[in-house]
Amino acid sequence: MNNSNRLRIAIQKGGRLSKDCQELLKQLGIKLNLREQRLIAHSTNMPIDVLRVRDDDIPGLVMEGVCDLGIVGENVLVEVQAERLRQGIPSEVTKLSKLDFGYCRLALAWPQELGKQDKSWFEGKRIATTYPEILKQYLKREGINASTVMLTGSVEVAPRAGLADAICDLVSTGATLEANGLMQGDTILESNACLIQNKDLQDTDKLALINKLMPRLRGVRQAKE
Ligand code: PRT
Ligand code: ZN
Repeated sequence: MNNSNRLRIAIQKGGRLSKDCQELLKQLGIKLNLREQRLIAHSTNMPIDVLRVRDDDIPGLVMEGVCDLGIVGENVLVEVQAERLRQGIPSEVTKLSKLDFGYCRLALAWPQELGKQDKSWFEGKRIATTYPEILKQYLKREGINASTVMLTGSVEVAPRAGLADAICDLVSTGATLEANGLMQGDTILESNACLIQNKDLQDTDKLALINKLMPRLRGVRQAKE
């Protein structure tokens, strides 16, 4: 549990969500002294500390109550939740808000030269992905017998490298698939960044601070529409 009396928010340290997270905190009026290498940044005008970590660690930190809030892609949240559920460890969080950045979709793709394929093509195939839990749930739902292979990076080169027949990866513009000669198939999950809260948070001062920040967040989101 986060026993500090300062609200602790986990955000991605370096990556696709970092800039937008920092911008959002600024728009919420949270002034931060962000030094490049520091793990924790203290707010200078509110009782808030920002913890900067790898995105994969954010759901767990919030679920365990090490951080009170976190900003993470729904793709990572759903994957971590499914994995923890399977392991029988706490996996619930309170989802406070969807955010207006980090949009992407988790989609299947296969070598373009094979042309259009339907779901039955995946039968008996091997699919490389960074999201094995989400993929397995999809395969089960669709009644497809395919195996998965976990890769944390360079998923798009797996078919060419002979590591897999197909992939299941995040897509935003589609340029990566195209550059690797892959054809996009079904979308398994659509994802945005989201703001999550530890579900057991009871500290009244922290809850009051969150209640003060939420209307500001709604204001920021409406201003963008
Ligand atoms: O170091 P750390 O573990 O924190 O970062 P990371 O490398 O795991 O994640 P990062 O920074 O790449 O992405 C963070 C989050 O951004 C993801 O979990 C998604 O929620 C979101 N996001 C949005 C994306 C993309 N768009 C995206 N396009 N994450 C990854 N990609 C990659 C994708 O994997 C593929 O390699 O971009 C490539 C495809 O992009 P297009 O535009 O060519 O289609
Ligand atoms: Zn990551």
